[in-house]
Amino acid sequence: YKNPYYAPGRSVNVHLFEWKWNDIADECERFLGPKGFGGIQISPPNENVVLRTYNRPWWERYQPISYVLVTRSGNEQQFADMVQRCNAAGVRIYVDAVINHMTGEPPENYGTAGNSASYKDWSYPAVPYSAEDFNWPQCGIDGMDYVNNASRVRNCELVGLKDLNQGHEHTRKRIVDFMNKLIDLGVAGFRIDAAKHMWPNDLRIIYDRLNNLNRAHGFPSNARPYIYQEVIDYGGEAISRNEYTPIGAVTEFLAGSELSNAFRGNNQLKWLSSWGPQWGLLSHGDALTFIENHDNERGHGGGGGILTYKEPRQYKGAIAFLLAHPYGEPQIMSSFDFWDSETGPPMDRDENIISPSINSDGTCGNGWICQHRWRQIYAMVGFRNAAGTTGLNNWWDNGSNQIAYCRGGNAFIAFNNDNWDFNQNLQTCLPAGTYCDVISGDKVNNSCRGKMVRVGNNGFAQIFIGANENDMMLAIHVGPEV
Ligand code: ARE
Ligand code: CA
Repeated sequence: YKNPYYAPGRSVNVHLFEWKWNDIADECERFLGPKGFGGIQISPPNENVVLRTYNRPWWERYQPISYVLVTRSGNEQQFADMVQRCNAAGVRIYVDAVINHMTGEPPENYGTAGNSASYKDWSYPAVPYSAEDFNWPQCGIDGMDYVNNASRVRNCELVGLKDLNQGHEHTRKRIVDFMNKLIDLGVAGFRIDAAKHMWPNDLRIIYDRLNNLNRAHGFPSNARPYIYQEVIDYGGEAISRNEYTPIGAVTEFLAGSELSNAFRGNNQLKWLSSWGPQWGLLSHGDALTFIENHDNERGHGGGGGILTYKEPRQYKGAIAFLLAHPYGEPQIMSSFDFWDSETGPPMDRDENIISPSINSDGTCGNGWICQHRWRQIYAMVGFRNAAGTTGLNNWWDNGSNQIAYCRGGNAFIAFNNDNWDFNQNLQTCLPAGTYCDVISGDKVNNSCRGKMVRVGNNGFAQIFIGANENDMMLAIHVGPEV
């Protein structure tokens, strides 16, 4: 369950938060495929409660009404078409699976596919679930439970959401059928929402009953779905992420908090020479790494102190480090703009999600941030693909916040987070030649719009990153600058 089954030569998962299926299919063909992206995490595809009273917040999608594949992102046919087209473009789809619970206290009790539910009766007829499918007696999780009561965290309600009992065979069957339907449609795996709130043994049974990935979509035989479980673990709680690594990969929240801290200037970059498990992070093969996710980007999920698109210079630095470093399976966020932490995606008067528009410079409009279309970010996907499975070598630092390293003989990156210029003659590990820095400018018609770096016969090059430049990094690699 720990292999994302990316197509060869690809890497990096992008969370296209609240995107519509048709737009994702287009994006696979026109951008993500050509730029070498590995996969996409999509928003939950199954019917969710409609929360008109709250003006359609993004979080209504974390309140299932049924497993019918109809949401504001699209219907089942559009979903199937997206998976087909993205797989054909070499880009995998990972589903955000909300299987811990159903809805919370309603102002409303109907869903995006038109089905209704009765919260007070524990009744979700379109699944169907009834009272016996839920944990009983009803209880709520409070702050202290996280510290000292693992069974309450798993058997009580997370923020009042009706808590399913995955130990109950009927419940398990409904969940397995839902996930298998998605696998058969060609998805490559799942983010398991709120995994901390389910028993690892129950999850293991569910995972073991999942189908192999669909060979008609290009997966090898006997390929198991990639599973990354959302377990927020900064230490000091009754439940540890280590309870989940035996059954699948786990979200490594420490990666984002530590890199945010370092790139904010609160920890010197030189210490990153030992980045990875030595920092207390999960082992390489267990970790889904990221700077921010959709929760802590907006102060949900115990967020705070995480770099986001709102602080672009440090944010791009942190992402470049995450993508340039061999540790972990990285994911990036692609957001819509927001001021209020509850606001949902851009929508029209009929509450339909408005598609991102694509500007002439390749960036997005209509309220979409599209970090994956920022040159400094997609260029680092190309860098990671060029680096491949090489390790990290030739680390250099100046004793504070100027660092540089190679990835085998394929790629070289340098960062300057000091407030003076970076100006050094360094080993780049690259074959002699002239390279175009992928951070400062695209290569257009064979001419480099960014900085040029001349690597001599001994592999050395003069590396310059001014303290006042737009970006704090410089990156060069062999192979095409996609
Ligand atoms: C909404 C309202 C609530 C209301 C509820 C039910 O905001 O006020 O009570 O509906 O009516 C998202 C939103 C929630 C939203 C929910 C349902 O963030 O605000 O509730 O959708 O619509 C814990 C969990 C972790 C979880 C975070 C948010 O452990 O799994 O809380 N993250 C996932 C998703 C979220 C989603 C859900 C789960 C629910 O990523 O987007 O919620 O599907 C410490 C602990 C953490 C804990 C954290 C916050 O750090 O270590 O485990 O995270 O505190 O409590
Ligand atoms: Ca639970």
